[in-house]
Amino acid sequence: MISIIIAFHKGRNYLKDCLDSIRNQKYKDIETIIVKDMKALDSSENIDELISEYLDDINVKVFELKNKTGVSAARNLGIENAKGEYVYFLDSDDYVMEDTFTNLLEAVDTPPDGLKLSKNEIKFVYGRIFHTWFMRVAFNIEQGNVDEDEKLIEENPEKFADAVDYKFAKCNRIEEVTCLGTLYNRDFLNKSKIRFDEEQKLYGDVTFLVNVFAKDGQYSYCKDSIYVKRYHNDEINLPSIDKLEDENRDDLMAKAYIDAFRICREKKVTFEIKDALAKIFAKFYIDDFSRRFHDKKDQVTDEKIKIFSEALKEFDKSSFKGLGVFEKKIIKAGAAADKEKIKKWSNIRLIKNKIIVMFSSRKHLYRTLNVYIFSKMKQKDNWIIFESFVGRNYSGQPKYIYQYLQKNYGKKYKYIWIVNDKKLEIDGKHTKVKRFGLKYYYYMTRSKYWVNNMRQPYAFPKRDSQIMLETWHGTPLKRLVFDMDDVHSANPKYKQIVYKQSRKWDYLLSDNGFSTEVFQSCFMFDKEKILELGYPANDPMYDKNLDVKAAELKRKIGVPLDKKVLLYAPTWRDDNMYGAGEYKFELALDLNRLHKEFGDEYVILLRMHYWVVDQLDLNGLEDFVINVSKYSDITDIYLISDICMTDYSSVFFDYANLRRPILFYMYDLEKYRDVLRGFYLDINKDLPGPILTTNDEVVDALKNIDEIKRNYNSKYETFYNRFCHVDDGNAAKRVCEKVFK
Ligand code: C2G
Repeated sequence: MISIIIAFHKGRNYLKDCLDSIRNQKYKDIETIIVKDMKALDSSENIDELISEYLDDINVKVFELKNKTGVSAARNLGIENAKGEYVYFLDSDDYVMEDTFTNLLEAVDTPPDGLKLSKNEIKFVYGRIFHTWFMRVAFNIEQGNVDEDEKLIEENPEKFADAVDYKFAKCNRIEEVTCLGTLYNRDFLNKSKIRFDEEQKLYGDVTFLVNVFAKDGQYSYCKDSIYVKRYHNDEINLPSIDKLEDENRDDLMAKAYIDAFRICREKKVTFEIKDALAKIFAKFYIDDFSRRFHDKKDQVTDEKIKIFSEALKEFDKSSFKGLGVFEKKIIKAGAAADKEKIKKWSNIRLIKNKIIVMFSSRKHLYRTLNVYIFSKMKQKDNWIIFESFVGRNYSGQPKYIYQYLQKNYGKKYKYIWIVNDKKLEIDGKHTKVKRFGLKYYYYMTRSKYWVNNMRQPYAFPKRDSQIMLETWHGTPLKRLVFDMDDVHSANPKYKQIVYKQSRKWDYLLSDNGFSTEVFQSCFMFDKEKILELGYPANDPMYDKNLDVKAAELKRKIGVPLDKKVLLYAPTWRDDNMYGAGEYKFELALDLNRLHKEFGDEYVILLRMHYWVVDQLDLNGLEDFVINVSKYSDITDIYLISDICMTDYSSVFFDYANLRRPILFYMYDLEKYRDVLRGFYLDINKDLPGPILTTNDEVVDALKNIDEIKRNYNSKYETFYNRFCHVDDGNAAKRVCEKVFK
């Protein structure tokens, strides 16, 4: 039998996935020991009910850790109560694949080639550890969730076959030295009296593992037994132990090294382990600790220098072998606890690295010039930066705010547009600046105002006196940031990143009361800073001469005046990508069929989302389909469209201002709703038009569009009152008066 030991203190949703993964195991002879850390337990999370759903299925036994706290003590309590031949530690936020245990046990019975062991000689068997941001349903080994180190194992299997290499030498940080992913013979642990150090709240795995290796343990391994370690995609609300802010972290780390080095010495553990640990420690000391003198001055106390010096003294000289000159100096000064010298050498090393980085790329050079020159220059109080969809377009709220200011304040301000392509047409007198060029840094740093409709670059420094107006780009239907359980897009650090970026927003524009509510939760944002003033980009929809304007636009875009216009504007799919900001899209709309059915009456405007890079093949459909994906301003497209069809894109909230029919072609509804995003609205109740899931239904809807209009009349009215109630054609004026006073 295998005893699976799970220490729990927080994170009910993660635990559910973890228990499900145990229930899915092919190997059934298990007991699941859950140890609740009562002192650390989040009392708002009732997990008893959850656990009760698994009791018999996975043979659950619950224990409470009452007088002590911490994962080390919890795991020890688990070992004490375990009955299995083997124990396996599984963290409550991680999970295993369905054949994880079968594979490990097979490696006990039939060790890999080259290991001649009998079953009872084997003290532990390890498998691989993959890292992911995703929950089980979305985890896909092939799809690049696996980290680079693990990919190297595929190419160098011998690195995996060597336990010291895999469990120690491969690690870059002490946090990666882990007892996880491994089956331990319980008899062996008991006879050798191997337990976790209960004082060690953060790095208990290190000495545990060194002890396991010290006992001349024979081991086996299996490359196909996989333990899936989940990164927490919400480090703000649920940090992993690894990221937990703990004032004792440094002390505990130093203690882990000192204890580990001593065990190595006393128990004559192979020097390779000590060397591997020394390397990880030196890396930490040089790249992190010694840099704090420059980054976070207050954290470097004499006491800390002293405890690390104790740990560094445990090093053998031979462990310094691979280090560079400056690095060796830092370590030497650290061992001697010589504060001034540590400072001096780390400073020299930093300057050297900065110079190398500065000349490594144009971007780094500009950044340096920005920090040392532009940011020292005086701020210009009448300069305004405008950027729409990360420099792609001249559109959205920034465009209409700009136009309002141009018209009403003219020369009072200097208007700077950030663009990707200088050919982008922008009316009025302005300065056009290429995104991330040298002038970009210059203007961004000197301008008092930034007006953006997406997030600003993560690391761009903002002066306290600068004002950023984040206008955003739509009322949200699909869940955003902190309202999402899992993040499936190219950048899984989304939550932390958005959190930091949004702390720099001085104002966040909202189109309606609903958005004002959502923005507070999804961005963890302060209500006081939300301006519920409507969307300037929707102002043109209230233009008195809408028909004249629309005809003008049709001529400009090349849309026949005698046909009805159907706009199809779907959104992107988080999981279907080439890379960050580059998404695939497979058109699920049967254009040929629509052509046959409606070619005489309609033209279709195809508008792909700005993240989508796939080209569409429109051969033979030239007189029926117009690709307006590259057209800058979607507001213009709304004005000329008689019907708008979308899926989960926010476009319909804006379009509804026109009170024209809206169709929802949600052909992949289940996946989108249940796995990728989830919605803020009850889509069966709140939408102002029908949900269509097949091409047949799309055709039917177009044939019966008048009936749909009638049937949805009252829903549309309710929708309009809820989401379009602020817009009236004067949003730009309200925003400008508020922000620019
Ligand atoms: N958009 C567009 N063309 C599309 C889809 C969207 O031009 N085919 C523009 C519209 O201005 C729309 C905005 O991008 O309002 C947001 O598009 P969504 O499809 O909703 O997607 P996303 O960029 O993920 O933003 O709160 C809104 C959310 O952040 C959604």
